[in-house]
Amino acid sequence: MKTVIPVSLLLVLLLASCAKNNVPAYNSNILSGLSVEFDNIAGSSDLHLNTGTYTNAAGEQFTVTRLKYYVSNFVLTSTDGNIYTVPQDSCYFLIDESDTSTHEPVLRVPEGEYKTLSFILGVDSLRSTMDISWRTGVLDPSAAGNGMYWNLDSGYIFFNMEGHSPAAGGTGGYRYHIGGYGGPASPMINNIKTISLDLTARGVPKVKTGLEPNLHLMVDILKLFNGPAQISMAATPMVLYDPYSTTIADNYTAMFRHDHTEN
Ligand SMILES: [Cu+2]
Repeated sequence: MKTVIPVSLLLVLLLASCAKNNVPAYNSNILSGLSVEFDNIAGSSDLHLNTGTYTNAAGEQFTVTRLKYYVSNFVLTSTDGNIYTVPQDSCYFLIDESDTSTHEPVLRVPEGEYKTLSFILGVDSLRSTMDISWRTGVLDPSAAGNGMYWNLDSGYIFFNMEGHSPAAGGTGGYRYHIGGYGGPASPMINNIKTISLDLTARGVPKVKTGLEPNLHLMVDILKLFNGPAQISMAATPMVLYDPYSTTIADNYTAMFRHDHTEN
């Protein structure tokens, strides 16, 4: 008899929570909050800067001292087929593993239920070439974007990961600064990547006034090494604005997956 009470209680709770969150119809006149959480991990481990040690498919051990990347240009598709592009001016975020306040950007989107999410990993070419007065906040290289910008020709560093590995040789430091918007720098490099995620398998977010659902994404940094190409820190410990960066970018587009939704 002991288990009967908790089970029935659970049912009551489930019914109550379902009842207060019915499917909201898509309504472009009413915007509400949707947070997108970027939870950085390394394989099956949580990512811990400086103290965690991880191993890539090449068998190389490494630590991570810095992990920062830009995400921008968010687009959502509702379950009834409406496409909503978040206004670009409010749609650049810099995810910084060392600063938890950056891990869950909040988007303002129409009430509704959403089946797909897409965004750019990096900064689009149009914004990259705009006058500095249009590149404020996290895009300001002299403020929040410090260390994430080369120059006007090469543009922003989209993805910045640094740390140490015995495999890296020298003083053991490795550095992956990946960017390139297809600008005039030579050679021309375009590492702008659009990430598209299906939300139906792991729970669609139900955006409604008074509720702020959270899309919980896992971002697995091991994918940078273990993808179509196997990246070795012994062979390439230092990749900056370089043609080889496209190989890394092709790998790391697979870092993102939708794990669950908190409605
Ligand atoms: Cu969660």
